[in-house]
This record gives sequence, structure tokens and C-alpha cells, in this order.
Amino acid sequence: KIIKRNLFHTAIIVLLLVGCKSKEEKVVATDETAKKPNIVFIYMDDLGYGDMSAYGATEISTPNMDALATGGVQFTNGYASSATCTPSRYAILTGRYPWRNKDAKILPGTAPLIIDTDQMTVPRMLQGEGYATGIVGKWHLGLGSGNVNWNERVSPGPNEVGFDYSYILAATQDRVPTVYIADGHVDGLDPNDPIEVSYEKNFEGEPTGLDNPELTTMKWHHGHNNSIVNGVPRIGFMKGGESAKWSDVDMADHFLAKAQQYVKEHKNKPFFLYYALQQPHVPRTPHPRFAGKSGMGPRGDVILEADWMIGQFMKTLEDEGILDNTLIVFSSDNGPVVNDGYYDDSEEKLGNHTPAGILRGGKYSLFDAGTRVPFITYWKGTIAPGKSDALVCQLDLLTSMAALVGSDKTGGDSENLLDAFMGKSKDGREELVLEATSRTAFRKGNWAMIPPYKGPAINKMVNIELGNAEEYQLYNLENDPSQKENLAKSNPEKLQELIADFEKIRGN
Ligand code: NG6
Ligand code: CA
Repeated sequence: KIIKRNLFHTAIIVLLLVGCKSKEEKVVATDETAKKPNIVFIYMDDLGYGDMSAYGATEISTPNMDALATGGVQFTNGYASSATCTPSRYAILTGRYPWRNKDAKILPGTAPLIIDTDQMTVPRMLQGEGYATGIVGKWHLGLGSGNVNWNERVSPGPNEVGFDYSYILAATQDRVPTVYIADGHVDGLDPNDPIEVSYEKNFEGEPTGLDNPELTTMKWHHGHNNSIVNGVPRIGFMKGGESAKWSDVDMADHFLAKAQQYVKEHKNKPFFLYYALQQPHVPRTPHPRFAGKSGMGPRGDVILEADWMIGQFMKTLEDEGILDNTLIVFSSDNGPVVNDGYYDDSEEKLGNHTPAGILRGGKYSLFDAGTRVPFITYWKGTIAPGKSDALVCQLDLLTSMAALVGSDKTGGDSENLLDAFMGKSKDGREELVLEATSRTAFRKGNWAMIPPYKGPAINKMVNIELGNAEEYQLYNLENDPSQKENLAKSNPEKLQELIADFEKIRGN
């Protein structure tokens, strides 16, 4: 960090000193300034703490993700802000706790944008420092301001919150509209076949998973019985837009190509790329060259697929000669789920694989597996490889990246943990509020506290313990990472301390 920052400062000073003296000197100064590092966030969808070999998986091999882990800082206490997608994605971009925004919950494909267009975001901060900023992949933060007309430019969206390039899927792979959106325009749309989308009711005469199971190639288990696209029944109803519909099995290759193209086009100036892969979220639709390869069903296959994509992406950075000037942050938006609504053999073929590793719970859960995820920072030649148990959260990236590039911008809840991210310090944050479907829990040091919540202990559909209980729960993660022994009764002082700190932040 020091070296890089000194470089920028030197560059700035050189620039100031030479002023407008001579053209030649100015060019030199600009070259130095251009050495600001590229920043890439590689963000997985529902990848669990135990889903990578580097994090202990023995039944699946993820060599390309592992290369990041073993060549960078591998965090063992790295957290998403939430156990579901939209809130985590809100936090990673804004540096704000998602529970501060009542709209930051799993959104339908028609939801309006939940980030204010004047809100500070990672891409906006970097734009201010002269970066080109792009997003390729899953968005899921809402689009438009209500009643989106998909046949016109869809706005506001990523381009209005700091990205100058966007190529996205609106919500999730299992939600309509099942089309790509490029800088606000549905890609490949035929104006004579306009798109209509509704989350309320079906369009007359359109088949659904509920009424036309004979038209589906993937069966729904719960939810997911509305419009059928490519044989997969989805959430929500859609009509028209035939030529614009994506091909599920080609999605990973498609996003990879866009990400690679972005790198090639922007390699000569500093850029930020948010590469948000769709795997291993449902529906799991591996390309035929990965289908059956994991022996673990489609969930394992799409993890292998994503791993391969990441390998190809890294190769592009290397081939373009910018790998050693690019900081990569790798993580996942929430913990793992096996059956998330389709009969896709993921449960049947899981074998001995444990997507959450030794952690308790999973996606949707206040237990640790909901939010503790693979988290890696990698910068060839600059970050020394190593493991870190520092408590870090995706929330902290805004302020930390600002510190890296010399910006004074901060996100409200985002801490400057640049030294931890650069592997220079093992100090992370002291405390962290975690969220899962509108409930919150607290981590402080090695302690985790879950307040009492009504509601089922287990979501039987997905077979995940949610963390709901009538009494307070307190766990010491140092000795008990699997959260087996509730110490709330035996250590009331610790419990009170955590409750007090938690309520101070929550404003209760
Ligand atoms: C749930 C969906 C689930 C998944 C999730 C969002 C049902 C029954 N379940 O509502 O399949 O789409 O939303 O996942 O519809 S997330 O990773 O984007 O948060
Ligand atoms: Ca997710």
C-alpha cells in the first residue's frame, strides 16, 4: 500500500512541479499517474464457505479460485453483509449496512432501483479518481423507478450509480425478464416483439410451470412455477422478447466474453470491473462441456464452470500484461443452499460434499454459514500470499478502495481495512452486524450473538437452519466454529456486552 500510494503521490507531485513547462515532461507524469491499479471484484452467487478446495472442500476441485487464494490473502473471517443477494450487493457497492434501507431485500425483476442516484458507491468513487467503471453479470438491485418499460431505455440503473458500462441480468437467473441489458437497453430486442413483464399475473395464453409441466425440462420444487423459458419455469411472468431471451447454458461464456472484452478495451487506463457471476445460484444450467463433470450434479458442475471462467479471465489479465497492476477481490454474496427450488439432483448427488464447510446454517440463515463466505484479495507481486483471520466484510471495500486510490470518500458503515486487504495487517473490524431476511445478528471479536426471533427454526423447503429461537444465542467461534454450544446462559456478561454494542449500532 505504502509503495503504491507513494507512487501516486510522486506522480501527483511530479505533475504539480512540472506544471505546464514542457509537453514531454507532462507525458511522463501522466504515465506515472496511469499506474493506478485496476480493481476487479469477482463476485459469486451463493458460493459457500466450504465450496472451494482452498477452503477445505475435498469432493470438488476449484484450481482457479484456489490460485487466487494461495497467491493472495485468504480470509477465514470474511463476511458478506447479508445471507441473501440484494442486501449484500447493496452493501458491497455502497458501504452501507443493508438493514438501513428497508428496500434492500430479495427483489423481483420489476423492482425499482434501490440505490439513490446521489449515493456514494465504489464505482462512483473510482470514477472520481479517473477510473473507467464497468459491471458484467448479475445486478439484482432494481431498475427504473417503477413500471419499467423494457422496450425503452431502462433507467435509472447501474449507469446512474457510477458505472459507465453495464451488461447485466436484471435480477436473478430464475427471475424474469430473462434477457441481458446493455447500458439500459435489452440486448437483441426486436421492436416488433415487445417485452411485457409482470409479477402479479400471467399473460393470457402463455404457458406456466404450474399449468404446463409437460413443457419443462427442469421441474420446480417450490416457487418457480410461472413463465417457462428454455424449458425452465421461472419466478414471474413474461411475454414477448423472443429474440432477446438468453441461453442459460451459454450464460457463463457470454459474461466471460463481455468481461474479457472490457479488460481488453480498458487496459490502457485504470479500470474497475465488477464481474458478478451467476453461479451456483439456481437454475443450475452448466454448459454441456461441464455437465456431469463434477459427479455432484448441476450444482457441482456450475462451480467447475465458474472456476474455469475465472481461470480464463485471469489469463486475459495476464495476456494483456496488466495482471501485476490489478487488484482482485473475490467473494460470494451469501452462503450456500442445495435445493433452492428446483429438482436438479443437487441433493441426491451431493455425496460427502459440505457446501458450508464446518459452519452452521446456509443461505437465509443468521448462523455463520449465511454470511461467512470465501473472501480473497489477490494482487500479483504486491500482495504477499498468506492466510488472515482478520474480521473483514464486503461492506468495507468502499472506504478501503478509496484509501488505496487516494480518495477521501467513505461509505457510512464502511471501515478502512486496506492494510488487512493488502496482507499488511491482521487487524480487521472489531464488530459487525449481520443480516438475514430482515433479521440481524452481531459478531464481536470471536463472539457471535443472535437475538431471539419468532419463526421456524428450519426452512424445510431448503433444509436450512435459519437461526430463529425463543432465546438469545451466544457462540464462541474460536472454540466452536460450528455454533453448537449456546453460551448465553453460562456467560451472561458477554451476552450483555454484545447486546449493548449491537443495540448501539442498530439504534434500538
Ligand atoms: C427466493 C427463491 C430462490 C432464490 C432467492 C434469491 C423461491 C421459493 N425461492 O425467493 O430460489 O431465487 O429468492 O436468491 O422463489 S438470491 O441469491 O438472489 O438472494
Ligand atoms: Ca445469492
